[in-house]
Amino acid sequence: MQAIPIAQSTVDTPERQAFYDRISRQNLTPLWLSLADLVTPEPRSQCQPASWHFSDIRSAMLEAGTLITAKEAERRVLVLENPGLRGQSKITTDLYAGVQLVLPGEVAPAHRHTQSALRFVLEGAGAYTAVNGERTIMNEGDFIITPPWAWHDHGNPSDKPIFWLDGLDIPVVQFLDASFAEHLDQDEQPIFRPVGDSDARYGANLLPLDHKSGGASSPVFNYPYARTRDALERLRRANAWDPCHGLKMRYTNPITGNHAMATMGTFVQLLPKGFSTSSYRSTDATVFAAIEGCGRTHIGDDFIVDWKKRDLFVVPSWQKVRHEAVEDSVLFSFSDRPIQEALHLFREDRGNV
Ligand code: 1HN
Repeated sequence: MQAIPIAQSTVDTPERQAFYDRISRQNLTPLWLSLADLVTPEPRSQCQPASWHFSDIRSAMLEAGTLITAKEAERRVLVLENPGLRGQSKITTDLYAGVQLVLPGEVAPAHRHTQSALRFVLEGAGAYTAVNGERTIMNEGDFIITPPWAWHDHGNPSDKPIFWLDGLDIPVVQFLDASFAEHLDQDEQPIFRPVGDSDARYGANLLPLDHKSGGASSPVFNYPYARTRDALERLRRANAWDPCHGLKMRYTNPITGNHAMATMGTFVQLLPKGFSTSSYRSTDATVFAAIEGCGRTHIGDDFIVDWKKRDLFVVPSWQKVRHEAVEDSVLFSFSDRPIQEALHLFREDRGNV
C-alpha cells in the first residue's frame, strides 16, 4: 500500500459551472472544489514565523504610557500580531499575545472573562496581580495564571515600570462563541487571603487534608522564576540534555500532573552556552520569550531570529525549529498543546533523534 494525496483537481465545464451557480442560490456548494484545501496532507497555516525585539516594544510601550493610563485603556497592552494574520489580534491561529505595561502607582481595574490568561514577567519587580481574593507579587521571570472567569486586577506600587507578556486563548474562545466578560464596580477586588496562601496550600508538596479532585487550572497561580531557575540548575548537573530541547520542563498543575492551564501549555528550557538543538517540529505553534542569555533560532527554511534576553518569537505549526545558544540561555514558551493532546491531534517530528 502507498499513500497518495487525496482530492485531485476536477475539470470545470460550462454545465458544471452553471450548476454551481444555480445551487449557490440555495446556499449549497460542491465539496469537490474545496476538499483539497479543507483536508490538507499536512498543516498549511497562515501563521508565519515572526520576532520582536523587546527594546522596540519597550520604547513603544513607554510612549503609549504617555498617551493613555492603564485605567482608561482597561489594559495598556500592545498586541503582538502575527504578520500572516494581521488585524485579527492573533500571534498564532488560535492564540493571542501582547505586552502589558503598568506604570508606578497605576492600577489595571478588576474584571473577569471566560478567556484564560498567562503572564510572563519580562522586566520589573514588586507589582502584584490579584486573582480570586489573593495577591501575588510579580517578579522578573515569574509565570502567573489567571484562570477563566476569575476576577483579576493588577497594580504597581514599585517605583519602576513593569512589563509582562500576556498569553490568552482569545481566538479559541472566539471560535467556540463562548465569550463572557464583566467589570467589577471597584478598581481593586476585595482581598481575603494573605500573599502566598495558594502556594502554601497547593505548591509545597502538601494538600489540605480533605482536598478532592483537581480542576482544569492549577490552584498554584504564581510559579516564581527563582524556584524554576534553581530546578533547571540542579538538573543541569544531572546532564539531562535532550537533543531537540536542551533541558525542557513543562509547568504543571500539582493536583493532577496535567498542564498548569486547560488550553495553554507552558514550558521553560535551559540551553547551555554553545548548545545547538537538533531540528524539531510539532503541530503546536509556539510563542517563545527569552529570559536569560542570547542565541539564534532557525525557523522553517529561511527565517532566522537573533535573540537576547526579553526578545519574543513565534514558531508556526509543523515548521522546523533549531536553537543555538550563544550564552547560557533560558526560554519560556507557550502553545495550544493541551488542546491538541486532549483531541489526540498533537504530533511531533524529532528528526529521528
Ligand atoms: C486581559 O484581561 C488582560 O487582565 C490582558 O491583564 C490582556 C487581552 C484581551 C482581553 C483581556 C489582563 C487582555 C485581557
